[in-house]
Amino acid sequence: MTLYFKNGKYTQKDEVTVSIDDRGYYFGDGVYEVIKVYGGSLYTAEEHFTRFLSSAEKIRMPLPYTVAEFTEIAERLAEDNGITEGHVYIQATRGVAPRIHNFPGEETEPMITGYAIENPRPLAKLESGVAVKTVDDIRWLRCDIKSLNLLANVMAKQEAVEAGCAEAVFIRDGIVTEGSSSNIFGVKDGILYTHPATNLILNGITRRVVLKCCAQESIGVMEETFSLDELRAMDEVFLTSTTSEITPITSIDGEQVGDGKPGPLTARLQAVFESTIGQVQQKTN
Ligand code: PSZ
Repeated sequence: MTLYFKNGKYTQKDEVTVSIDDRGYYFGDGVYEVIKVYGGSLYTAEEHFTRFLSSAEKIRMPLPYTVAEFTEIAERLAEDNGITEGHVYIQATRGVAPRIHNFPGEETEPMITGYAIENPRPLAKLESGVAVKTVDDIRWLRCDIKSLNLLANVMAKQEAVEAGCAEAVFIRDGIVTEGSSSNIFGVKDGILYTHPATNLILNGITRRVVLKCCAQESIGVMEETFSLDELRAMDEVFLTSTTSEITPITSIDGEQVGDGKPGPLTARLQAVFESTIGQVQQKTN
């Protein structure tokens, strides 16, 4: 029996229905988080739910739970569903109200739903790397908000997948911003480069873990913008996300990165990352 969460209640999936008048359905008017579960325990839950509350605040949507309460909800979903390795998904919309663009009255409560699902680590990709395709960053100027409005991301990912690639990399005015569902890093002469945490990217939790690992390992970091040409000239490139962890990028638009194999600094960071999750990557061959 799989338990889902809806507004304070734990029920079965079939009972979690939402109204056609839900503002998430009409407008994508809401925010969400994905939290990884390793060995049955949540990973960086506090960071995720702090960002969740911050995203909600940025769209002026008060939420009825604290970081600690959201963490308890996520823990219960993971535990009661027997998740060992997977993730918890939590979203909040501005609730159910007749379709008008402006906010509904205060009587309208947010619609908070969530579930937990088994989802093994992508070991083959972690080891071998993936190909990416660059696409125009046509998104709005508040990419720092983890919003349910993902149309540009969906279009970009589809374009990448149709080109045989695992991820789309957004380029805005010649600058590499981030992936359609990941942050992008490059390594040049032993220094790590990534777009600064501005309104043009989501400040990924995995991105922050990587930056902490670099500080711990005395690896130089430049949180500065870099161009697509500079990305192509990097020695190593990788992407990060909650479920993709640190995934090497071995080709960009069909052109290989470095020698076309995952690089040594990427591998070193993967190892340090694994120490933070208490897991060891299984070799797939
Ligand atoms: O399962 C998946 O494919 C996931 S779980 C989280 C993501 C993908 N991506 C989050 C994300 C994002 O959507 C954008 C636009 N930029 C960066 C990220 C990485 O954020 P964290 O590290 O917090 O998951």
